[in-house]
Amino acid sequence: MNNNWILTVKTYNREKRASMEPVFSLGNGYMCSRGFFDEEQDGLLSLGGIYMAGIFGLARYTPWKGKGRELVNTPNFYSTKIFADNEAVTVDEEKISDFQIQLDMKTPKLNRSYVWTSSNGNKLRLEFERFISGSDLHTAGQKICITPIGCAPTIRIEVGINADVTNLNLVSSEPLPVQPGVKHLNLVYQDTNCILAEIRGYEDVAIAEGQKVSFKTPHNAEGLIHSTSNDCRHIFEYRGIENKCCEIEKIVYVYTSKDGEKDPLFRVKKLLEAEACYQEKLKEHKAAWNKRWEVSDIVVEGSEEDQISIRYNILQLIQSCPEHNSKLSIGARGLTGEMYEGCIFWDTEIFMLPFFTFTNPKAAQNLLKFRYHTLPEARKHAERNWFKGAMYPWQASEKGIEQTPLGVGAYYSIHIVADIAYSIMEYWNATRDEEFITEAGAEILIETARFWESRVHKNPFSGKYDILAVRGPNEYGVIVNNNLYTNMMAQQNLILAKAIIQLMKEKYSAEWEQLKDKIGFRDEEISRWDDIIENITLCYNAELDLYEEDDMYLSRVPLDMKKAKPTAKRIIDTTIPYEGLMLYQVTKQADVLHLMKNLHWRFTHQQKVNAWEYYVPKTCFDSSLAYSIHAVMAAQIGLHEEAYNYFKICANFDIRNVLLNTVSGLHFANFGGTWQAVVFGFAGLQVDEDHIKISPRLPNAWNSISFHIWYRGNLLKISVSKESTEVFLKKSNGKAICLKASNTEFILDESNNYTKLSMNGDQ
Ligand code: IFM
Repeated sequence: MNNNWILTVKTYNREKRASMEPVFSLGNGYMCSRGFFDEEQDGLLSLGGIYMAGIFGLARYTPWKGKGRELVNTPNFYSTKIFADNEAVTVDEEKISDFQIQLDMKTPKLNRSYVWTSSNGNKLRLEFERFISGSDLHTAGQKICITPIGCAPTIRIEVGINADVTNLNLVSSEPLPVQPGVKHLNLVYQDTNCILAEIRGYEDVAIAEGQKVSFKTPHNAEGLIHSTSNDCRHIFEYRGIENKCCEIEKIVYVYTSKDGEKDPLFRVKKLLEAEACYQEKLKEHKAAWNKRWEVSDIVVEGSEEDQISIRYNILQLIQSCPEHNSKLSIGARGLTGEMYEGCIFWDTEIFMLPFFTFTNPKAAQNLLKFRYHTLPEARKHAERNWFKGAMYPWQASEKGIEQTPLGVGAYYSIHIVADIAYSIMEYWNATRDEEFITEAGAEILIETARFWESRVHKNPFSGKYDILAVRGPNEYGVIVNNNLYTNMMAQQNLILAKAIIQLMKEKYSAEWEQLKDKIGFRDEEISRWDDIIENITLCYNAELDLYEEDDMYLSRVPLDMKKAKPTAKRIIDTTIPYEGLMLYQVTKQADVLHLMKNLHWRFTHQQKVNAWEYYVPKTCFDSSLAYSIHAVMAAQIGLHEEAYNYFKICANFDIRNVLLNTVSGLHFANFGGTWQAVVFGFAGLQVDEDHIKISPRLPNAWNSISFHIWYRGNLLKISVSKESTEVFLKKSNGKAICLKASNTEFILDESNNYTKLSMNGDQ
């Protein structure tokens, strides 16, 4: 196996272990296991950490609307106990050596091994392997191999499914809180092979799980006894043979009452009756992933470390996507931790969606459909707050209900509304998915435009439209007026709504008539939108040729960044309380620069450079969302070294635990941002109304990169090296593609499916 598919850690440190667990997560969009240790005996780390998409329980906090709910730590189906001569095998630093944990991203599977020494000096080599199936949502696998080294102790191994778990309650930065979380699961039934647990209070959900366990050995283990217990557990006891390995292989099945199964336990029991073998399931899983990687992989030549980290970011994105269900989306921490209770933010549309749009458009469509399914809720949210149209929640539950705790700023964080509209345009430009745009996209664009129409306020003195009391991407602004990002994205939302109406009228008139009736649209609405588009406040300082983050930013108190942020810890956790931040010129994560990335055609090169020079020194990077946008923008304005430095941080963000809060879950926006840094930043891919543009700027450390993208039903392979760029049309939808590079246009179609352009540097 090529090493650049494997993420390896060779040191064991109990202190750092909880933070490493999310890094080694495996998942398939339906369920996800953190990289906890199968054989953990007690304490917080024995609670496992397996979360399932759409499986929530009642939480202790009170959100804006509806019941507070959180992801549930579901039964630990990797639960294992191992004893040698009655001594429990525990992962203690003093007792183990040769530790290694490896995430094999190609397959993907998790392998872990070490040598354990008992108190009387006996040594065992332990090897663990697990996977969550990529070919069957409901299946997982586990394999354990135990080899006595120079000794022959009596070995007992117990493998089971443990429903006696609480939530982990790991929801903040280190050091860790240790109060246990809520216990959501009530065990209703168990036998040796199956369990049925219920969750009540938020929604009533039943989870059934079953295990098929086999003991495999290449020789006859002496005196093997296989017994079962009253709980869901198989026990194997035998006399180990020196230097001979015994293996346990286990297949797990998981179904819930939300899978359209009336009786999930019955379903699981039926599956257990069928023949099934670990190796077969692993083979199917691997084959499914091979197919995924064919399109999703980015091959980098020049740096093995970068290759591994890029694959890691892609892997986690794919593993988290509930492609099977358009009523679900991806939470800010995916299914890898309890932070933000599995809620969905702008992270999905603005950071993650482009990856799916270009590598798996069907998955991207599903993610956008989630916003369509929750449009009725967004309408109610707008009405409740005295606005029109659709006000998407800042922190959405799976039902689209605003989950941000009251008083924490959701009322102001409204750029999400325009972000969703913008992402529909990005998706439409890349896919030309007519079904989605006519059945769902157009309605969202119009309803979000209506929201802005009601949210702007005409300033009686200037006659301009202000958007007052908002929180932009820079959350350290706390509450500001006329945040440039919000205002210009809102303006763009109105422009897009107009454009889609025009398109519907011209090309899809029957669908338009229906939609018009459904939402009671009147043409007069457009003239008011025109007025707002024309007259919205956009803060700009002509003298400096500088776009202003909001209408006070330039007049605030300059902040001594060294004093405010002496360590890697966030400013709000160390030096200045949240409410104090609005006094200062401080930017938490890209704001104006993020806007310049989104609406790149609205700014000159010089304005981008000016914004970079002005805002970067004032940016404290206190968010995982900060680095990737800076990487893209640095690449776009020709700051190659800076771009690569920011890339290095975002590509390794969780692996290195940069913000010290990976324990609470992986940062999925950052994964999507890393992909964007490579494809939009270094490869310089840009998709506009009628063409694709490529302007590569590879970092010095790389010789080449190649990747695939889906573009309007065509599959393209793009290979960029320092000397040239090659584009190969691998699958064509029959229509020609217009490609722009080096200020020249090229047409690719079935008869002319390859082009090689010599270029380097910015084009
Ligand atoms: O959406 C982000 C926000 O921009 C910064 N704080 C964390 C949120 C969830 O990732």
